[in-house]
Amino acid sequence: MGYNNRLMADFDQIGRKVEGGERLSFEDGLFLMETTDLLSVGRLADVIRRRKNGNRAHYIINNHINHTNVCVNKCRFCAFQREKGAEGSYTMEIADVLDEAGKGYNPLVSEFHVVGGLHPDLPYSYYRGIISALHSAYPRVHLQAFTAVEIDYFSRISGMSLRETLADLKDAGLGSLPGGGAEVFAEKTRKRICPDKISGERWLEVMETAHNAGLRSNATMLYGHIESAEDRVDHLVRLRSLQDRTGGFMAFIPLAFHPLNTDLDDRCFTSGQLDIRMLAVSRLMLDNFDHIKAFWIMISPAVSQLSLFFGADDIDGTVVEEKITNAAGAQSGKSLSISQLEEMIREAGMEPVRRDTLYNVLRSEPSAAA
Ligand code: V47
Repeated sequence: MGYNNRLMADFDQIGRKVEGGERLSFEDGLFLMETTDLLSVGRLADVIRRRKNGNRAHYIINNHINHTNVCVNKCRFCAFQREKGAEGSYTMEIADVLDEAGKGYNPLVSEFHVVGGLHPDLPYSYYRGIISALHSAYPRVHLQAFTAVEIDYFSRISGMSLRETLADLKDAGLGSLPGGGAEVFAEKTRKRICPDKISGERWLEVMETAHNAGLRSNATMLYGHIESAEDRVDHLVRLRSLQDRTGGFMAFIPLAFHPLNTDLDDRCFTSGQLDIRMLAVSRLMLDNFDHIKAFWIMISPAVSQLSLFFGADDIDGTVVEEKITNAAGAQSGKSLSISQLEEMIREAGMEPVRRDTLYNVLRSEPSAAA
């Protein structure tokens, strides 16, 4: 069989699986990561997006808060981290966190997204204090806070088990966990990009414990640095297996690596082709995830809008001020207005749905094309 015929045969087989709701294999994922026929990958991803989300595309009105950039981990891809006392390091007092939350606040804000570094000396009570202070000041705002990496750290510094730590934070007002810190699970690559960070296995264990404690979460993968196509597919397959057991993941967000001011600054920014493909392949492999999110801060509003045709059904939110990717050279700006987000979605022929963190619909407006 010639090369092109073989490609068509592979696509036919994957297409039949997608139409029939059959699970794609690791090899299928690898084929989709590597084929030059990106349009066919997108067409298949679009079938699943429509099946799961119809004509709806989601966004949220949220505010990111990064309470400290001081971190004991020295991840090579991170431009945000500083050592304690180093120039540019900062740590907010709990009162500063409240001020920061107040900055972009209006009654439509439904989520605070809170992540930060692993500070060498702050006690667990500081992190719990952030949650309880935000929860008392803004009882109606959902707190999506602390990655699995932070939760693991809190458990170590507090002497509590993972289960106790999560229950205690939930008591204080924690609503769900964001998906950060996953990076790439494959051991060899992970050791090279973030040698100090918890293992992929541990990240998955923290999430499993959170899901079993009734806390839902997101999941991410950092791509576009030194990882291989096999690493990417392996990451997706591991997330899919955990989701089979818990069903606790809401959305998957592929995060495009930004190289400026990092230890991997000989790498390029990701291409539009790769950004779109990552979203489409994720949509196809993660058959048990309801949502695939294109985080516009990382891949630009323009590519996020295009990704709605390639499997994504969510473009995140208003954000207000995000520091992690901005430190590493993101050019997308720090905030989008509600009307900009809605227009991006409407222009793609879809219905903008304003959601809360748990994907309850807060407002929707069927488009003329619906
Ligand atoms: O874990 C760090 C990534 C993550 C860089 O759950 C970088 O809804 C690109 O997880 N270039 C934090 N990425 C952000 C995050 C997130 C963002 C938006 C929504 C959600 C969600 C989660 O940012 C880190 C790391 O993977 N990151 N440095 C960089 N130079």
